[in-house]
Amino acid sequence: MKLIKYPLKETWPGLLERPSFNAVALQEKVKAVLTDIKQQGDVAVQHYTHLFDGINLPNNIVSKAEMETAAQLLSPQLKQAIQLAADNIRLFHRQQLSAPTKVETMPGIECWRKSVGIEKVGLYIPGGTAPLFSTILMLGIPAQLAGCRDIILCSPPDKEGKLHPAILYAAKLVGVTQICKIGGVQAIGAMAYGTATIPQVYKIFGPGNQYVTCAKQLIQQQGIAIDMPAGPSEVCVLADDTANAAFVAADLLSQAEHGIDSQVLLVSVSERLIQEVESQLNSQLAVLPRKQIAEQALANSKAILVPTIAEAIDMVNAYAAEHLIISCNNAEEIGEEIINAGSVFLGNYSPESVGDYASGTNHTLPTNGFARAYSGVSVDSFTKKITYQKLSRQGLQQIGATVELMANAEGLQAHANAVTLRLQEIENNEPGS
Ligand code: HSO
Ligand code: ZN
Repeated sequence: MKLIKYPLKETWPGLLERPSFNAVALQEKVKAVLTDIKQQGDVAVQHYTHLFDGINLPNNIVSKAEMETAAQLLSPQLKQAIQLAADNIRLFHRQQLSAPTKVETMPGIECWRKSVGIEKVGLYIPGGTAPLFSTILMLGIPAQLAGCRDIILCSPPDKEGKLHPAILYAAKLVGVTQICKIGGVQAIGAMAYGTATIPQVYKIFGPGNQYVTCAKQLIQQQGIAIDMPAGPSEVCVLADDTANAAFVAADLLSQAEHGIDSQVLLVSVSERLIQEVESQLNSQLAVLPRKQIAEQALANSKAILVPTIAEAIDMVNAYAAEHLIISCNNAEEIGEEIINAGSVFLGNYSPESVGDYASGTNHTLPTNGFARAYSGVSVDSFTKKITYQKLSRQGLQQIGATVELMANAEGLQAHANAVTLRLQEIENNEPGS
């Protein structure tokens, strides 16, 4: 990690900037694949699976038999762990459901808002170096709670045309309705446009590499919703003198091992702590199986020494991390001051890993500074809110003149008439008229 001491405020934007990549060349490649999928459906999907995943798969839908064998391939301990995580995630997300409340804005005018699950959603789960079956829990459980009818999951097949059994097991547990062995841009295209075998969905969720992210952005321009703009995963640790250097280093490495483009940032008021973390990083890194990945991620990462906790808080708010760990004496108090972050972990015993897997909060979070304006995935992400209203005759009489006046002022006579005609009818039928 690069050490930066007491940087001036003017230099912060540059210091906290995420690396960018050339999106233009990427876009052209992705567009070409998407167009093929749109025009040729399953044939193109099969072609690209062969090209990119190195396997010829005429049938990419996971069968019932494959689902059943998956459960047998997992150890009872892992199944129990997945179940415990799922229970906590369900418990936490269930609280996000709310019944509609009717509001009487004026006598005889009732308005309310109802959440309705998005009928068809698509979940993308990357394959590659780590099968992120935990992401299925994080997306599938809120989808199920929201009442989504069709939950389609796509994930790239391995060289034998299979998905990891834990992916299949987790998918079954959360009620995924169809699992497809398709990866990358072709998966996003298949779910966005639909093919003869893959249903079209209205919203696509899930992480992915630059190609997948680019494909999600392109299909969003074509009217399919996506969860959020995603970038490489990141963690920021804010630590004071009371932090445990070994814990801090372990947290930084847990994020760095995700990918060579992962972002980790340490902000501290203690130079001694930064030095200790540095030496812990070296010793812990040496024995990690994903050492090479984590090493490269760390090479692009920074440790920043600041003079006061107040300045440290300003800095982490400016950075707007996907995950923020506060390893400080008064972590909870500092936590109150956080205005930009995806998910916050308070104190020395709240590692990000626990939130990544099992405490109950969602791990699909805004990266790349989007935490300034976006929230992580929740039950809300899988719903639309429909508003309703019902007026009685008395209600319309109360509000009618206001609407007539406003409509006429906007020069929209037909709007006014929709009220006037009804008011006249009410008057004509009033007893005694
Ligand atoms: N840290 C990742 C989530 C994850 N970690 C999945 C392990 N498995 C992005 O929040
Ligand atoms: Zn993680």
